[in-house]
Amino acid sequence: MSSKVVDLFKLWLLFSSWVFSVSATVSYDSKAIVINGSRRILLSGSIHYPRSTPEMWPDLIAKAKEGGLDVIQTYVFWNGHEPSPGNYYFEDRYDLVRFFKLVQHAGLYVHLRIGPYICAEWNFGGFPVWLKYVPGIVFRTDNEPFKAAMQNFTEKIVSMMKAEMLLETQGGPIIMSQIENEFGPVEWEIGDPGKAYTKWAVKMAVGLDTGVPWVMCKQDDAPDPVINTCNGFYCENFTPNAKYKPKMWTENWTGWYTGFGSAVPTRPAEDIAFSVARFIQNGGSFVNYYMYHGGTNFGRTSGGPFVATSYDYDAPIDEYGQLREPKWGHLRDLHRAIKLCEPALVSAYPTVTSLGSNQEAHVFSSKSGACAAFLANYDNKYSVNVTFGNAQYELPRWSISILPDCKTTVFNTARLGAQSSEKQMLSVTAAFSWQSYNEERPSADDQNVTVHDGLWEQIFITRDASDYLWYMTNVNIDPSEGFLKSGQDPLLTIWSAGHALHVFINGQLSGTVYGGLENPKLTFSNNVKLSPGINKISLLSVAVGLPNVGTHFETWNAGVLGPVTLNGLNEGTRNISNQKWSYKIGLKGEALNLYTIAGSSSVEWAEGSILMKRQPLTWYKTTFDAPGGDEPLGIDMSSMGKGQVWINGQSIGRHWPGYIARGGCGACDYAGTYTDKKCQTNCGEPSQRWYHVPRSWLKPSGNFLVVFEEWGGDPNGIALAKRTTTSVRATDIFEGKAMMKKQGMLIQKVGTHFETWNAGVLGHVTLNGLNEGTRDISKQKWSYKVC
Ligand SMILES: *[C@@H]1O[C@H](CO)[C@@H](O)[C@H](O)[C@H]1NC(C)=O
Ligand SMILES: *[C@@H]1O[C@H](CO)[C@@H](O)[C@H](O)[C@H]1NC(C)=O
Ligand SMILES: *[C@@H]1O[C@H](CO)[C@@H](O)[C@H](O)[C@H]1NC(C)=O
Ligand SMILES: *[C@@H]1O[C@H](CO)[C@@H](O)[C@H](O)[C@H]1NC(C)=O
Ligand SMILES: *[C@@H]1O[C@H](CO)[C@@H](O)[C@H](O)[C@H]1NC(C)=O
Ligand SMILES: CC(=O)N[C@H]1CO[C@H](CO)[C@@H](O)[C@@H]1O
Repeated sequence: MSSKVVDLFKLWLLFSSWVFSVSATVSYDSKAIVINGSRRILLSGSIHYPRSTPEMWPDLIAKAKEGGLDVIQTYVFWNGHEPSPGNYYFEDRYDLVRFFKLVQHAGLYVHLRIGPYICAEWNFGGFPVWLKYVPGIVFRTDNEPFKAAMQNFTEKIVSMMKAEMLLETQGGPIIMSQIENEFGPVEWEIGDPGKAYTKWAVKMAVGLDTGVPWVMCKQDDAPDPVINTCNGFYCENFTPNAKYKPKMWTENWTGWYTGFGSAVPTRPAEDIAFSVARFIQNGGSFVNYYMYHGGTNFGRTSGGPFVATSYDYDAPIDEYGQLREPKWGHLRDLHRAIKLCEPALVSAYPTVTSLGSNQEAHVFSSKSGACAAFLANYDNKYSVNVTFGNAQYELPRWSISILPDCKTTVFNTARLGAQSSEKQMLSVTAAFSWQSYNEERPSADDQNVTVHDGLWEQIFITRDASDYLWYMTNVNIDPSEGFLKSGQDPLLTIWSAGHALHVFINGQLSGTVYGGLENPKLTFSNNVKLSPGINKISLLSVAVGLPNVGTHFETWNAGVLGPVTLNGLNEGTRNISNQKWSYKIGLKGEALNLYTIAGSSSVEWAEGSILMKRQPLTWYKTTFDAPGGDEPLGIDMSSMGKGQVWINGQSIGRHWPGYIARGGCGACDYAGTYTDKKCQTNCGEPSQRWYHVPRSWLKPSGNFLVVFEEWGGDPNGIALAKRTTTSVRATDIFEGKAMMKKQGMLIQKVGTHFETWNAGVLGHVTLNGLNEGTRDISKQKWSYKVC
């Protein structure tokens, strides 16, 4: 941002904080979170600030608001904020204060999940890698060095929020915080030290005196006053650990993340809507969509290992910031229906009655006369007609109808009233003109290597400064070796803790192996060509994101831990694990900053007829002009194998289209219990073909694009594409009755004459069949107070 823009932004923040500076208290009771004395049904969505650009934030937040959310939830990303001990970073994508002020300006609340363990398919679960090397540290247990560091960071964030007046009690948007994250299962596994740690974490957090409630998710024994909350695909049967705590769902998975090598999961809108309605009808009062916008794991931020660069999550707002229909619109309509029921929901407990063998009515009837009903059909095969009150209602299979006045169905979770749209990536540029540079293949005797006895763990050496670590050694082959005459090449076997490995013998690639999401370990076992005398073995071991989940995941290893053996020599098997190995962190091209214009000028690049193609370890560079328009952009990497892509010096992430999605991609029925293996797509195709290029990273012309390719690919297949909406069709327009309250008058219209919310972001409502023909009532005053 130019300084003038910065000044304007500051001025605007000053103005907006003056406008919104009205403080309120936040508490809770058995029904709900209570803000300024009122119980609230709160609809929340996760948007992680570093997974999009600051330029995208205002639009994402506006779309969340239009989608009917009250709250934006985010984790805090410790490793992004404290890259080395005591050195803090809160700029650009990590400017969480700016993000929160934008949320506040939009009139939404914030749920601040500090963690600082966050899981989130994020590198190392959000922990800085240096933390692992603090003497005596053990993560997430009753361990003094860990607790000191966790307290330091938690205090840092809370004091920052206070200084910026961001807590609701100060007039800010933050109504709730979270300490730890899904610790319950770990505590169960590690026992007493885990229990002591939980007590300590709660005392520490509550002691920070934020004035707003703290939650712990997946933590059944969360001590008072912390609220224990549920995470999962469904949470209707969850109950908090005390009668005076509200029933809250902090992670409702709107889809699932994609791993390299995995099929792409999707979750039908009908089933998410069903799960939310089911939670609310069972007395739930806070629902958060994980994710509402998933976004992108830029750079080397993805965890796993093997989590893909796209973190789209099949969320209501797609990775590129566009509405995913019909999911976004269907959930918006659900939120409207739930809000119509809010007066009844916050003031009564549900009465449950059976409507049939697999059908129920949940009725919220308050003393003041408010009444809301949820009619549920749990049968995943058959639609049924049920009688409720004096009327008949048709309930599609696996669905819930919402009746905010206990009479009129305004929404059914299985009837999509929203528009459906299809997105396509359309190529926009002429072919790029590429230049190539061959990355070096170092060997054990090179300068600038570190020598150790035996095989060392990868992250211990690299401290995650790079994905890459070279393991190099020499093997002496005596001219009397029998295989030299028989031609029976010896077998080289390498056991590695992961995640991927390229094996070079005397500078030639001899093979590539890699693990996967389920098991990062790998074994290389190939017959290799060796010559009499010294043979140079150089292993390029590649990390693909550090683990983010699992008991003591910080102790999981990466890299070539051995054994490494050669079989078929005169002596039988030679074990070379314990001999001297040389180590080199990272690539030469990384050290030279080849992904910047300045760095790239330090080497000679080939082009034209001598351009390297389909060669391992190759750098490519080109420049291009930004395409016109304002559609989001993606880059098609399907002609490439594996590596990393930079635009104007910023990494858009790891590419790995060479990893083809395995798994079952059958038919997708919305009905029936959802799991992340249901409704998968992309089987037999790259798990990720397109990579998001943020518009704000481009200048009008002369954009510098660099690709590092490990496997070998044809750069001439790389293409920039615009993400466009190619078709819009209405799906299965809701044929029930629709009810809205217009200045005290109930409008009812049956069947196809009534159209709810046409294409576009804002509602579009018409009444057809009047004397005057069609009346457009979208723009007039709407009031949603019923009963
Ligand atoms: C809190 O409630 C009081 C009384 O109803 C009202 O005057 C005040 O504006 C409310 N404050 C906020 C921040 O909503
Ligand atoms: C806590 O923060 C202070 C101030 O930045 C620093 O001096 C100290 O080393 C930190 N302690 C730990 C355990 O991180
Ligand atoms: C419900 O009743 C309506 C009207 O009688 C009828 O058209 C419809 O087929 C019935 N649906 C089911 C699932 O029985
Ligand atoms: C070794 O490292 C030094 C300092 O980083 C550098 O100047 C030199 O070029 C390197 N030598 C080789 C052979 O890479
Ligand atoms: C090779 O040596 C390593 C290190 O001493 C040892 O752990 C391993 O068991 C040996 N493997 C074989 C196959 O001899
Ligand atoms: C137990 C479990 O699967 N937890 C996951 C819930 O979803 C979030 C977001 O995808 C993950 O971070 C957790 O690991």
